Amino acid sequence: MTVPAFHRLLLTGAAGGLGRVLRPRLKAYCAQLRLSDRADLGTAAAGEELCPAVLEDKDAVHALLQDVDAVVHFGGISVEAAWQPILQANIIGLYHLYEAARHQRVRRIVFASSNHVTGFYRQDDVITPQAPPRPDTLYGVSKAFGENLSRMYHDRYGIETVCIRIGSATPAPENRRMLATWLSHDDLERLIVAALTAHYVSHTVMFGLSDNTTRWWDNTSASHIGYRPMDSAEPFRAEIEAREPLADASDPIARYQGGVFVNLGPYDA
Ligand code: 15L
Repeated sequence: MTVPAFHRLLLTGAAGGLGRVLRPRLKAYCAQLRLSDRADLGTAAAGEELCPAVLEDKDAVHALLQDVDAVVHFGGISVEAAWQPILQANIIGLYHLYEAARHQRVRRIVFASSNHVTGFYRQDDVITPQAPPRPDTLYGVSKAFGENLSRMYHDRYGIETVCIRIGSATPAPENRRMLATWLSHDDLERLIVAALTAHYVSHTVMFGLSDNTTRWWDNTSASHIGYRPMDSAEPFRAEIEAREPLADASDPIARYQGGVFVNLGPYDA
């Protein structure tokens, strides 16, 4: 039997869409998988610890990070929403998470950022993680905040973070945009494990995509993470292009990398 790489990992947002994908997969890499969410987590399987918490609750977040080797942070709001919930979960909640990491001496966090940090780049641009943020939503702004907050905690306190600007992590690509943005679930697991186990991380921002032929994002600067995608949206291209008419290029949804997000909201409060 191989020895797991970690004693205890914390997965936040474990009841969310991608949290549920990662929950059974991350178990193989740790003796104990601590799971947290504000929503129901079901029953604990062997080797799981259920710790429901809201990120706005500072004391609860500090307790969550006790005795964990690393955090995979998928908690918070993962789509465009009104300002108040984004403020509470993605800004204040994330601050609590990093303060807790500092106090509990957690060395590494894998932060689920989003491609919506740069959603207002055009679909004919190819950008690197170093391109200035051009968020398409308040949600994208909150993820840009998270990238900056984690950088500050690296520079001041040495906490390592890999910020992954996740593309579209669905079972299969669903539309033309996803021919560029798709991240398969198996590649998501490869990417998270690479981010958790890479020898050198420092503070890294990278995009989360599979080995797609259509490329908007150049991850060369993050090659030290050692992520090797094995899947590609290409086998789905013919079926998607036959089904979905080519959009008018002047439509913002077809012009910008953020797709429909560039038209979402505003939501009250
Ligand atoms: C995201 O950040 C969202 O969490 C997800 O629901 C998708 O919409 C994805 O981006 C995307 O851009 O496809």
